[in-house]
Amino acid sequence: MERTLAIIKPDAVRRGLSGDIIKRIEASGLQIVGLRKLQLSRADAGAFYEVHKARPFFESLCKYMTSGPVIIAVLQGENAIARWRQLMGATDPKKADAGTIRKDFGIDVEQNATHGSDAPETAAVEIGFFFAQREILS
Ligand code: DAT
Ligand code: MG
Repeated sequence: MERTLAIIKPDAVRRGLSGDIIKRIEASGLQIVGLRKLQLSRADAGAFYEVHKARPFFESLCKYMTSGPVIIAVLQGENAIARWRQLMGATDPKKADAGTIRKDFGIDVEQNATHGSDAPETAAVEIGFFFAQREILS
């Protein structure tokens, strides 16, 4: 069993796509073991994307990620990290496979509808960033 952090980003929440995205998660067999809706502060966004601090798109990314509410979920299942990334598709919706969330719902490489952790270590840090242990189903 593995856990990953999923975020339905502001562009997708704003366009009323949360239900469609959650439907795809449930249909895939991944379990939602934690769920919350909030609006990130600038400090939240900066800390969450710390690894991208030196990239030219960092400021724009932080501004976008704080532009409206997000829905944050902890997903659990066998190979949850890879399965969720596969459901999402490539970072750039233009390059994402047909039938993926980013292909179907992403606007551009920044407003790409969803986030997913990329490795067990980052998943653990990202889950801990948003959820206390008692907020996750065991
Ligand atoms: P992913 O979200 O697929 O893990 P990432 O970790 O490389 O991709 O980047 C994190 C986010 O930063 C990504 O979802 C959107 C934004 N981003 C990445 N590359 C970008 C670029 N070239 N221009 C603008 N935003 C970018
Ligand atoms: Mg990433």
